[in-house]
Amino acid sequence: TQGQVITCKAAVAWEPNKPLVIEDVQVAPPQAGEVRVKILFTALCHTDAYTWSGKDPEGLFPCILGHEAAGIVESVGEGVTEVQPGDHVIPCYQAECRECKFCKSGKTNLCGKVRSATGVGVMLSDHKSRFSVNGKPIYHFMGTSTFSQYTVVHDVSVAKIDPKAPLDKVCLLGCGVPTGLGAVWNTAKVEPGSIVAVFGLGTVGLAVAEGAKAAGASRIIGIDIDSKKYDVAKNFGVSEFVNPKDHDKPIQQVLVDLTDGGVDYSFECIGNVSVMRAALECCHKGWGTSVIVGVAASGQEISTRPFQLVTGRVWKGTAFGGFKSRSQVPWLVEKYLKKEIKVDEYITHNLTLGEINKAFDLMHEGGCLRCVLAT
Ligand code: NAD
Ligand code: AHE
Ligand code: ZN
Repeated sequence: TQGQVITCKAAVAWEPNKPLVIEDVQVAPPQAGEVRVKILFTALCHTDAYTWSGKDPEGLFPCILGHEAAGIVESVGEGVTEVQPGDHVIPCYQAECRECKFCKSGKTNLCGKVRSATGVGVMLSDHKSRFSVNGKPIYHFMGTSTFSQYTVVHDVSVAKIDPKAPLDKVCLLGCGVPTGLGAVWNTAKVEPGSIVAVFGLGTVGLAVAEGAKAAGASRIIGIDIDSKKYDVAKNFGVSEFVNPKDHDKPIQQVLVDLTDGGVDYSFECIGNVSVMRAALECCHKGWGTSVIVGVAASGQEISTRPFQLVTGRVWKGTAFGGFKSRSQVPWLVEKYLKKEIKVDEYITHNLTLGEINKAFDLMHEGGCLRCVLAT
């Protein structure tokens, strides 16, 4: 198949909010600096649903969504040296080129090399898509487009991993689990003994709890409007549960009262701007730090009294938990193989690519953390 167009199945989002359609898609060969990957397993993340909903200002249609996956390199374009056909890989929506201003800064995991192209659904070299259906181009998504049996990614957007790792599990290391762990370890740098609040107990929030427990937090308070989440959350380290619906007071006040003045660290893992405000305002005066992880819709803005920051609270955000993708995803895979981090526990459902619309329904119903699709 090297150098040839591949025709395979992919789930195409033709329009916002319209069911995805499994189509025969033509996938062009990888050009210079590109890698064609046979995707074997892909999970769904809330961000896929967000873009599908039409609320993502960068959302383009028709497109192939999906960014949490694992597969095997099928072929590589000219000049690609770090991976070869047969390598087991995880596509990385957050690239790492090691050469741009961002990568060289040592201050961020964001990479500038391909972001201008991935934000507009095309490949960098010619600003074109590698996907088409009957000659009509289909946009890429987040530089990954994993809801397809084959995809093409930039070489800076793919992490080579240990072939011993089960791909049906480690696909989760493409987004949600690293994001939560890294928000705690890299962005907030939670110290032992800290009091932590986690807003939203989906996969990302539970990974925050897991990371906080590993960091030695003394209390991990989980906040969710779905009380069913508490049972499962205990297994990830959540030590106390608060349902905002059980209280008349604003949730930030409830937390300040519970913690003698506020928490040391809070994490917003929902994408709701009023919860982001509450997450900042439940932080302790003088040092409390709040990390925004959730992605909010186009047009939404955060607000608080500047006095909150003047009096020492810190507001931060994180993308992919601050992890350098190509360097650190393989390390996370090893940690999983050594049973130092959980992955299997986040997988509540397994379906096939053909059942992807059902998988989106499950995601909106609750009771589902991650659904892994076999492609
Ligand atoms: P999810 O839908 O599985 O989890 C969200 C949880 O929040 C659910 O348990 C829900 O019951 C709860 N919730 C909803 N409204 C609430 C409210 N008002 N108060 C308390 N709880 C509430 O989502 P997920 O896949 O875990 O993703 C969480 C967020 O993180 C999404 O916004 C996603 O787009 C974002 N995300 C960001 C990054 C990043 O790099 N920054 C990476 C992955 C995901
Ligand atoms: N297009 C969206 C951006 C959404 C966003 O912030 N994405 C996160 C990853 S979410 C993964 O589930 C991210 O990494 N952002 C950094 C980046 O460069 O996109 C919007 O709202 O505009
Ligand atoms: Zn995601």
